[in-house]
Amino acid sequence: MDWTDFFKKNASTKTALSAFPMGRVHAINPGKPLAGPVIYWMSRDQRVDDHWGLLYSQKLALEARQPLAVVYCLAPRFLDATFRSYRFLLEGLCGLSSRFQELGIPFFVLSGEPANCLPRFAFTVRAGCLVADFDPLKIKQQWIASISHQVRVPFFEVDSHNIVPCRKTSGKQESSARTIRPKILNQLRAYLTEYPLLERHPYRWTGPRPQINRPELENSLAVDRNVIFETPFEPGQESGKAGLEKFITERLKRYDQQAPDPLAGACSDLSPYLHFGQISVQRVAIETLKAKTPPAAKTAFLEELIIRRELADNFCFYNSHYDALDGAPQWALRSLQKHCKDKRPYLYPPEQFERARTHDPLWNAAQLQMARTGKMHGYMRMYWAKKILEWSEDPRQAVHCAIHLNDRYELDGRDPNGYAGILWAIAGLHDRPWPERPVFGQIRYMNDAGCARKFDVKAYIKKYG
Ligand code: FAD
Ligand code: FO1
Repeated sequence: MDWTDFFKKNASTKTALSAFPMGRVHAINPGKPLAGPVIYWMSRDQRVDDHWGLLYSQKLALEARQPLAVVYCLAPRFLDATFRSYRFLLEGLCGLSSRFQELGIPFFVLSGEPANCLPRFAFTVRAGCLVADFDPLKIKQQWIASISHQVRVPFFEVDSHNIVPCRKTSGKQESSARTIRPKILNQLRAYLTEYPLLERHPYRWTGPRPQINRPELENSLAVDRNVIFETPFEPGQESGKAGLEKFITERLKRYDQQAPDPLAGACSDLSPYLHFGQISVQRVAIETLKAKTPPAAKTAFLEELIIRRELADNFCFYNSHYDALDGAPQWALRSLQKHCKDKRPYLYPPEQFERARTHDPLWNAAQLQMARTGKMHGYMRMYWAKKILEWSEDPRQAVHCAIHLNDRYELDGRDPNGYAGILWAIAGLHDRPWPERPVFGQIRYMNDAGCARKFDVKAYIKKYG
C-alpha cells in the first residue's frame, strides 16, 4: 500500500452524514426509531469529535426530528481497574460537558451498572431509540444483551473504534496478521475517510437537566484505591489530540528505527487515549497519512495502529477464551503441556511479581515502570510477560498473573490489545512454532541479551528500577 497516495485519493474525502457508512452499524433490536429522543450510550468511545456512533445517533435524531442525549453509566467496578484508571476516565468525561453543551446535546454521567441504569433512564425519558458502541469484550456483550432484552425500542451498535468494523473485517477468528492484513486493506478505501461534522442539534431536549457530580460519582466506586502512584498522562480528548500532534511533528519519523528502544521516546504514547476512546484511531491514521514523514516510518506505525490492533479485536470477538490459556492455538497448548513439568530456573508467586521482587533488575524495572507511570513500554511488555511464563509454576497461572497485573496497573489495560498481547507472549497466539526449548516449548523465547542488543539496559534499570 502506498500510504501517501492513499491519503490523496481517499482519506482526505469527507463523508456526508447522509452517506453514513452503514457497514459500521449492527442492529441489535431492529426497527425504525419510535417517537422520543435518541439516546447514545457512550462506553468505549469517550469523546465528542470524530465519533461514528455519535454521528449516527444524530443522523437518526435529525431524520426523526427528535432530541438527542448522551449517557455514560459509571459501573462501580470494571474488571481489575483501580481508582487511578477510573480517575483518568472520569476526568476525560468531565472535560466533554462543555462541548456537549455548545452542541445542544445533554450529557449525563449516571452511577451504576449499565444493564441497570440505562434501561431505567431510557424508560424515564421515553426514548425512541438507543445507540451503543461496539466492543468485543465479554462484559460489554453481556451488558448489551441484557439491555436489549429490557428495552422495547430499536437498538443499534456502531463500531467507532476500528477503522474497518470488526464484524466486517472477517466472520471468523483470524490466525495471524498475515491472514487479516489483506482483509483490512481491501476494505480500507470504504472506511478510512474524513468524518462529517457533528452539528449543533436543532431539536430541544425537554427531559431532566444533566448534572455531573464528580465527588458523588467517585464515592460510588467500589474499586481499589491503593495504587498510589500518580500517572504522568494527562487525561481527556484535548490531551489526546495534543499528544498526537506532538508525536507526528517530533517523533513519528523515528518510529521504524527506534520503536523497540524504551528510552528513545519514539512511540506515540497514545494507548491510554485510544483505550478509553478519548481519541479516535481513524483520526490518528488520517493525521499520520497527512504527515510529511518518510513512508517507512508511517508504514511501521500504521501496521501496529491498524493491523495489530484490529487483529486483537478480531481475536476477542471470536474467541470467548481470550482471557485464559484456553484461548491459545492448539499447537501452543500441546507444546506448553509437554513442558509443563520442566524445572523452572526461578519460581515466584504472583505477589512477588507484583512487588517487583525477582532476581532480575530488568524485569523489576519494567514492573515498576508500569506500576509507577501506568504505562510500560511495548518492547518491555513482551519480555515482562515471557519471563512470567518462565518463572511461574505453570502456563495457566502465568496467563492469569500477567492479565491481573496488566489490568490492574496499565492505564490501557482491560483492553483487547492486552489479552491478545499476553496470549501472544505466553501462548503463541498469532505466532508460529519456534525451535523447542525447556519451559517455553515451541513458544518464541526472549532474554535480556536480546534487550541489550536493542537498548541501554543499564540506563533503563537506573531510570525505573
Ligand atoms: P505505539 O507503538 O505508538 O503504537 C500505537 C498504537 O498501536 C497503540 O497505542 C496500540 O493501540 C496499537 N498497538 C501497538 N502495538 C500493538 C500490539 N502489539 N498489539 C495491538 N495493538 C498495538 N496494548 C494496549 O493497548 N493495552 C494493553 O493492555 C496491552 N498489553 C500488552 C501486553 C503485552 C504482554 C504485550 C506484548 C503487548 C500489549 N499491548 C497492549 C500492545 C502494545 O504493547 C501497546 O499497545 C503499546 O505498547 C502502547 O504504547 P504506544 O501507544 O506508545 O504504542
Ligand atoms: N465502560 C463503561 O461503560 N462504564 C464504566 O464504568 C467503565 C469503567 C472502566 C474502567 C476502566 C477501564 O479500563 C474501562 C472501563 N470501561 C467502562 C470500559 C471501557 O470503556 C472499554 O470499553 C473497554 O475496557 C475496552 O474495550
